[in-house]
Amino acid sequence: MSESATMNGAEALLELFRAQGTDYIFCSPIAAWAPLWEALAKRKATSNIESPIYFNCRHETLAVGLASGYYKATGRPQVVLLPTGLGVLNGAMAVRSAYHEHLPMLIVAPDTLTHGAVPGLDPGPEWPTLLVDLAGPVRNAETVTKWAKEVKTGTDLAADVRRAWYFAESVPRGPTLLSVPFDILMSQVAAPVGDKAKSSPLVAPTDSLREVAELLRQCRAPLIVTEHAARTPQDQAALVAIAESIGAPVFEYWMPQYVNFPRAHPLYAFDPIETHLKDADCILVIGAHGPWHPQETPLPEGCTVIHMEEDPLRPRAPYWGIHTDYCIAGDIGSNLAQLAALLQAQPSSAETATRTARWHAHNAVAQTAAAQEREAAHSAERIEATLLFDTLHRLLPDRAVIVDEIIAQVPAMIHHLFRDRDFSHIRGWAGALGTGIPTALGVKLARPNDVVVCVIGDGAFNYNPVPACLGLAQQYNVPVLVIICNNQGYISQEWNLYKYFPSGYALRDNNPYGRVIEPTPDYAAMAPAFGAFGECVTAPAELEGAISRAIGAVQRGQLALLDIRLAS
Ligand SMILES: Cc1ncc(C[n+]2csc(CCOP(=O)(O)OP(=O)(O)O)c2C)c(N)n1
Ligand SMILES: [Mg+2]
Repeated sequence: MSESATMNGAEALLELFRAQGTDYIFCSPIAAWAPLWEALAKRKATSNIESPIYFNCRHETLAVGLASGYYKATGRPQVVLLPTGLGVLNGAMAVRSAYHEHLPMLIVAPDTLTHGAVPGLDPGPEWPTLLVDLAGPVRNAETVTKWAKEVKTGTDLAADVRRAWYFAESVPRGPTLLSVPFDILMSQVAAPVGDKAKSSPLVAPTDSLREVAELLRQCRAPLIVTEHAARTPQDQAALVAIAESIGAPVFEYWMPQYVNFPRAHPLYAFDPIETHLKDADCILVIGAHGPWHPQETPLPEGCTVIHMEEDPLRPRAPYWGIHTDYCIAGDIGSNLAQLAALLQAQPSSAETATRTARWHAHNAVAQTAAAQEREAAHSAERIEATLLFDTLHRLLPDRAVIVDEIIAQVPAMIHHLFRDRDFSHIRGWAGALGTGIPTALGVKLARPNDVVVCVIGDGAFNYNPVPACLGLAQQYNVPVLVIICNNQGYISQEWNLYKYFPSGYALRDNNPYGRVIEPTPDYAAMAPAFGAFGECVTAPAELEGAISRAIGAVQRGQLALLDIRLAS
């Protein structure tokens, strides 16, 4: 393409998306995208190219969640199109979670400069009347994105897309947003020339890591705690190498985002880290938003805390209550690999061997207790979460991916589901309920040949855009297995009643207000409306058969929805 060639802004945008390397465009539609849709159709008709692939999403949370899930599974940022300020507001909760979790994506939202005053650039009567608000997409996005900007002229379009992409992908990662006026989408602009800006990850200097490695080698009672250290198998292997080199147990705090450390490894610690803080002399916090609670828990005098994170001390959060001695900033995977190599370069000491043996023995006790729990769950009258996860452990095929949006059942999932199986784990939410199924669908796009399971609370299910998700699965053939952990209510919402009002009226009269979802809907009955498989399971004896049938359905290309009635 010559430098003087022109095309309209929408065609240029499509070309820029392709050149940046996105695989998908996840769009929540608005009529102002007509020039982009025309550009997609023209591309198909004239060159038969369909990359990037366009997905029409029936909800903003779905579009954003697809990009989040796809990134978590692949490390590849995607394009999300949200309908102007109102679409940004509707998707903001999911964008907030992506921001919180350092997930890059490029969000583009159309806008108008002329509100219909210029013939040929008129996006429609809904713009001056219903759609636009004073803030506009950029200001609406500012609190939940890393960088948000309006493209002001057609000349800026290519540079702004490349900048937004670079900012999203560079550490600390996160979503960025561009608002693009309809006026530019419809106007002729220069055809974009040149490729994506090449970037290399920001990493800590080797000298800093050498200092930390030396410290870890010298300490007597190290602990490692993480939530999201290991998105990839390489990251996990580096963490294993670090833990084994220094004989440190690895704790995953509360709601881990990945299988950061093999959960059957003898250094994997099941018990709460809080009980061990008093004995520690060095704590390596790797990718953990909250490594223990409360964060002010006194540490022994002289205990050193090292925080490895893309952006240590959490500039995106209002709080970091831990006195921190070392901040190791930059790409976590690269820093982990460097630290592992430094530690492995030296022979380990006799003290390390003794400490390792002590932790192995300590953790073996918890593994034995977990095995006894599984045994007991097999003879219970109701379906315990333990039985559900033990059954999934047995029945799911190799390489299954578990995307979770659960609360009360997290410990049971961690203890009983993964163990010695090669399952992946991707957390499907980050505090804000509603993104679990969209995330699972994004993961399935990345792992089409693997079984992807979304385990989701009954309360969480109600926050997800369920018709939009089931519709997308049906329309684009994205079969995931959705398992509702149905304890018939928002059980976690009762915890503070037990803590602060154990003999109060709410518990005495079984009148807890915030826990209630009544009557429990027949969730499985929603499935057939979308050509999906659905079943409700109430008794332990039915569990294995239902899970097998559901796995069969997803393997044949049908979304499956199991409503598992759990003992609460
Ligand atoms: C968008 C959003 N709204 C409300 C909440 C508050 N909240 C946290 S957990 C929860 C209940 C979840 O219920 P369920 O998924 O059934 O899990 P359970 O408590 O039963 O384990 C609610 C309402 C939230 N985290 N996010
Ligand atoms: Mg529940």
